[in-house]
Amino acid sequence: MQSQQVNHNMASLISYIMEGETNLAIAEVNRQIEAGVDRKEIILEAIQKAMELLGSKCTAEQFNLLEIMLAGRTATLIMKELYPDANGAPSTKGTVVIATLEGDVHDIGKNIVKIILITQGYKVIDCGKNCPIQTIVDAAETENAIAVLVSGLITNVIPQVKVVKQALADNNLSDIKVFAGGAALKQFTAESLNVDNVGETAFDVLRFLESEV
Ligand code: B12
Repeated sequence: MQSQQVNHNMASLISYIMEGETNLAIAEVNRQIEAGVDRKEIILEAIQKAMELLGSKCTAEQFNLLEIMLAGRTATLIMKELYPDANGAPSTKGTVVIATLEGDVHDIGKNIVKIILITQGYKVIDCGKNCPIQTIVDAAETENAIAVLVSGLITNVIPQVKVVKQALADNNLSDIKVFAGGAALKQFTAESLNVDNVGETAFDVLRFLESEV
């Protein structure tokens, strides 16, 4: 269940993201950083919240593609502002594979998880969105991955999530942990999705990798 409560300090930034006002949003982000606000708070209380609030404009009946895409672009550019060195960060902690599954084209949350992991020292193999399970299994094998991360935003992908562990096991990769997250998956238990753990936010992945792998 998504909460519609908004952190008062983030109200302007949330509005700028929802309106796709990138310049105003970046200026506000820099103001917040200078005021000592944590990047984690900006991600969870502004980016994630703003995109959640846009959910009502993205249903089977009502679908405002331009508005949502502009907001998504602003969210992506804020991440670049928050983590400018993400691409050059050294990777020493192991390799993870990340994807959204076939039929799911949402990738904003996946990309946030990826940036956070890269900046924390992980190598991330991004299999992209709308990705067949076999592509994930092949990448995990080739890259000697320690974990597979599944990001799921639409409920249609749930049956696929449930078979990722079996697909890995069928390829003698049962040691690889599978973690799930994203708006459509976070309300389910790990048992019901047949994964090793389910996270609420991008930062839970770090906890799982440190304590369970
Ligand atoms: C943006 C958006 C789109 C964009 C996607 C652009 C893109 N490049 O991603 C576009 C316009 C393309 C789109 C299309 C559609 N969408 Co849409 N979309 C959204 C929206 C508004 C925001 C999603 C988002 O980016 N959130 C922000 C990120 C930051 O949050 P997040 O992904 O949850 O990630 C955070 C955490 O969950 C976590 N996390 C993410 N991945 C992982 C993985 C692991 C392992 C862990 C631990 C954590 C983790 O880290 C992030 C930061 O903390 C949501 C509303 C919502 N409530 O989410 C609807 C939503 C997901 N969409 C929905 C729908 C219905 C659709 C369409 C079917 C609409 C249509 N009529 O065609 C299509 C589906 C296309 C498809 N086949 O996939 C529904 C899904 C309903 C359902 N239960 O299935 C939602 C929920 C809206 C609603 N009605 O409530 N959408």
